[in-house]
Amino acid sequence: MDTQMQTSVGGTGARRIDVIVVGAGFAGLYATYKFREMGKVVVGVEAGGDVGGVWYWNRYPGARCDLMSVDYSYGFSPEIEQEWTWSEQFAAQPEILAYANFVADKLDLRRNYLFNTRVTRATWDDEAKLWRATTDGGEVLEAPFCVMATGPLSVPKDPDIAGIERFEGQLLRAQKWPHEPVDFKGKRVGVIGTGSTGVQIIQTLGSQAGELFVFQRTPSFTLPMRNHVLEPDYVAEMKRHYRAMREAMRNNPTGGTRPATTRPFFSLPPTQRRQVMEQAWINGGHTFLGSFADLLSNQEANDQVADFVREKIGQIVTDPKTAEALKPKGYPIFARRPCLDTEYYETYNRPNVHLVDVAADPIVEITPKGIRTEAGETELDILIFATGYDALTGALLAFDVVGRNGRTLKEKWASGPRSYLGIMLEGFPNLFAPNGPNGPAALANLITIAEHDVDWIAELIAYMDGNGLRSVEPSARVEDAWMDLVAMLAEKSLIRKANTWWVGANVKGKPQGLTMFIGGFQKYREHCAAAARDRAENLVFDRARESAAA
Ligand code: N01
Repeated sequence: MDTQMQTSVGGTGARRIDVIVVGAGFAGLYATYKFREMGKVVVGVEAGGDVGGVWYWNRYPGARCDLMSVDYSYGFSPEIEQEWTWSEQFAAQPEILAYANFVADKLDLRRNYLFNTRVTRATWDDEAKLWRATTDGGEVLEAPFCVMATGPLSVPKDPDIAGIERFEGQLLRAQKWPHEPVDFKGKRVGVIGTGSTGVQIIQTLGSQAGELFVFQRTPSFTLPMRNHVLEPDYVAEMKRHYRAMREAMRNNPTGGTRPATTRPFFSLPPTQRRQVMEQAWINGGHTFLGSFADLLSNQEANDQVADFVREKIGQIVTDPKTAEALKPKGYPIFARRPCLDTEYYETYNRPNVHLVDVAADPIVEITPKGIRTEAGETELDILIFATGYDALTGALLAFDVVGRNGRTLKEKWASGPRSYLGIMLEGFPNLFAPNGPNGPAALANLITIAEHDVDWIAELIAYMDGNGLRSVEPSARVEDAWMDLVAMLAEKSLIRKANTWWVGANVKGKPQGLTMFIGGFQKYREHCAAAARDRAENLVFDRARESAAA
């Protein structure tokens, strides 16, 4: 155990430290490192058995990040950049988890963490100006600052289908995949869910399972990933240019290196538009989004790109009925998170892969032997849920967070999440949420945002330390103004037109609406910089009692 941690036991049985960090994903690891470097005593609390966050849990077949490896990695340490070598353009889960472990080893971060431990309650003590966090291990941590690095996608959601507990075969959840290998050979395997997770599982298991049944309710638009091995020359060049790439990422709406464009779709004549789309299809990745600037604001432009992709699906999938069922309809392309695939549509040309269109033939129940739809029962040996998450707010609302005057976060967020910059909450002093639900969250590179948010928080804490300030929270006025801006931008976006986790539609009873800042990472950074400049106006500080009394 960390010596810093041992020396900080208080008289109440609580351990008195400086910063509680909840989560050992990429945001939590960086926060722990950053605050420790500032000389703070930090304790991290992580439910998993080790570091990695979502990449620790998501070990399902085919799990891979659809952001480029160079983008989806830390930029704060040139040493780590030089010592770590990515093997593929889009890294698979084992490599990303190995990277998280490499960083944790290199920076000796595990000594700060309590693993296999959950925070069950966190309460603000306004007298003592402390957060008091209780863990399921019975430990109480007290710290002036609490950083909720709980991740936007960390609370798995089972489908709302009757009979789950009756299934007698092997039930697997993508987001809590077993650490032991699963044998699919000769098995009848069912998958529910065709979002990013389901697509990766399906394209991988098509060649492994005896028979694969895909229970699809809403087809996703998926684009070719065109993944490839990174050649040594390319890696060497990348390593020489990391600084310039990080700078480009900071100035990019997605927080990645893919160049953005200001070109509207209809600024090109039809033949050129077609050429650009063909090229985007050939290049793969999220090239489409970087090809035209207005795909999420101009319905007509969006329709044309959607038609183009539907046409491609029709060309790839040989059975016309299956092809038709796989074509997404009724919502704009990119309004549901676009997936990147490797021969996903081709998988449906295999004789052992069967698409069950449960929009047309709804699931009635899960039975002991498999799944019963209105048309009949499909017997299964293995059933996989790739049914997503109670995203953005789920992890923060999974335990009691109690702010000033006993107000809980559940009360504050009863009508949906509210915060200032996605990072701070009125009524919850000294509580910070990097990658919070009102920042760019899942609409940009989560590692870039995490680093930015943690740096922003660290700068604020350093300012407080330097000025004898003990607590900080946004004023109600600036929080309202931020939420008005978020709502105003959301109003213009086609994202609202799809029922997805982005708008809370996948969880029954959850407040609906697009609460993420859709102005892009670069603009977000500018807002945060302005907020820091005008701290005195935007934030409410409580002067240390000693200095107030002096
Ligand atoms: O979850 P999802 P996910 N009957 O919510 C279906 C990130 N990620 O885990 O839309 C039948 O997108 C549901 O159908 P519908 C990424 O940000 C990234 O796939 O509700 N189906 C939907 O098809 C992503 O967006 C990577 O009609 C039911 C699916 O389950 C986010 O994680 C990889 C159902 C859920 O899709 C979440 O993706 C993986 C029911 N009762 C994840 N209930 C990469 O980087 C739910 N569904 C590549």
